Amino acid sequence: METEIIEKIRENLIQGRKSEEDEGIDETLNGTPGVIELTEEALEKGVSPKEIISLAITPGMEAVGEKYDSGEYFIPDMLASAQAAGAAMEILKPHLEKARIASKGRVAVATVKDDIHDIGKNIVVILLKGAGYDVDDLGIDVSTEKIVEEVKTRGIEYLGLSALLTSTMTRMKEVIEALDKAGLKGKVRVLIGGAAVSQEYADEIGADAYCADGFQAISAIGALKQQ
Ligand code: B12
Repeated sequence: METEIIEKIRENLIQGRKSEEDEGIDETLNGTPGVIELTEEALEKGVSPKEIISLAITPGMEAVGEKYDSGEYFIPDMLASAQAAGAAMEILKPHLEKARIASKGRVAVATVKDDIHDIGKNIVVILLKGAGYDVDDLGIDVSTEKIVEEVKTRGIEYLGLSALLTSTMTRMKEVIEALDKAGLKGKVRVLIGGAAVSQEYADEIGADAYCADGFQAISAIGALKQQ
């Protein structure tokens, strides 16, 4: 049963069906529950938000990327799926942001300059808030100068950078160099993530951690605290 609803969320996300009023590429789905209704139903049935994210949203968006790659999908199709993913995250948000007593630390998260992908970043923000951190979401397309300024003025201890494009991942290196120049090296630890980057790239640019998903962000900060 649980697997069935997870599969339905994933399928409807791939089809770009946010709610039951939306038409899918597969017309047989018309009039059936969309991502919003299915996510609510899954939570009611006791499926965890973690399962919804890891087994439906993330693999669903990966499949959308593959369809775009192969020429089956175009940008409006990607956008429809992205909106469905955003709607699911809005429903999961209150379940992930549990009440916090004391902050575990100050974190800022940004998608780098010229990159507007924000689904992954938003997941990271929500999960870190839920894990007890004070998180400033700096948004998308954020310039290196603005990131450095925010780190300085807000007393940020952990900075998360997201890049989904090979053309924008180089901004991460630029940010690390600018932090260094501003005398913030060692004061702020940098975590990177996004489809364009890897552990290898993190090592190359001197980032403190690479995270393949939002859950790894929590463990990575935990590990950095021990160092
Ligand atoms: C949805 C999407 C879009 C949407 C974005 C909507 C939005 N609000 O975000 C739209 C349609 C706008 C879009 C536009 C473009 N896109 Co696009 N997009 C995607 C797609 C299909 C999914 C991305 C996504 O949301 N994934 C789901 C989330 C949950 O995963 P995630 O982002 O990887 O995040 C997780 C982890 O990576 C990690 N993580 C991510 N960031 C961070 C940060 C930190 C600090 C940490 C700790 C962890 C972490 O945790 C996250 C949660 O688990 C990808 C395909 C793919 N496989 O990635 C292409 C993709 C990224 N896009 C691509 C391209 C080419 C473009 C465009 C250039 C297309 C065009 N010609 O205009 C534009 C660029 C716009 C711009 N300037 O940024 C290419 C990039 C190719 C490349 N190598 O550079 C991809 C890979 C598609 C493809 N296969 O060709 N895109």
